[in-house]
Amino acid sequence: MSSETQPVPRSGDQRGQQRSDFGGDEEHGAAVHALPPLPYSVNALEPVISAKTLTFHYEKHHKGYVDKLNALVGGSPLAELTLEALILRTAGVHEQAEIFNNAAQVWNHTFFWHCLSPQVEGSMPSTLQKRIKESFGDVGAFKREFANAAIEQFGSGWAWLVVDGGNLRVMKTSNADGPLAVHLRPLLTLDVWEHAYYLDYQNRRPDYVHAVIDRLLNWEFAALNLG
Ligand code: MN3
Repeated sequence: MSSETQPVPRSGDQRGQQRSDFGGDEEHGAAVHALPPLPYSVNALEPVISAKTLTFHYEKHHKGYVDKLNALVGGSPLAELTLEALILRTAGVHEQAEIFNNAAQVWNHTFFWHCLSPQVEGSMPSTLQKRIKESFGDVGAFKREFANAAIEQFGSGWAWLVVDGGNLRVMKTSNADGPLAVHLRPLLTLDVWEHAYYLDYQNRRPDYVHAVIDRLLNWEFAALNLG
């Protein structure tokens, strides 16, 4: 995949954004990783995801992972690595679990924001629709499997649509884990940590999952990630 067609924000781009958008942050003057801007306003996903939820999720949780990661790697040789390289370097390394967890959560959230769109209207690019039909039978079957993965993930984690060899498949991961560390290409994800939905849905995770799948998933972004 060329960098021109890579839709997932790269760490290098994030550094660039930091200079232009967050350059005045004196407290984190030596920061390696920046908090990328949301691709829409905080109220753009209402009523499925409220502005209050998105504000907390982005400004507290996502930013918290960025700040913690910078505190952990700042001034160390690991500060030279891109976010993706850092995830691959620390995955499964017990002594670096805290770095992995924060790095992966930074990446997961940046990816997740792009997986949502306020202007979906149900249209799915034919390239993606073809691949989904080949792997799942039809779009409805994919949506049911994706919803089940998101609902059944025990505790905090993520549901994913990934490319695995020649096929698409659904997977679920715990905590910060994701497909990058096992060398699978993610197309879509859904955050099912309680912080993603509790203010709006309390314990009704299935209501959140179905609402996001029906109304917010960004099929254009998923199709771009096919490469
Ligand atoms: Mn989250």
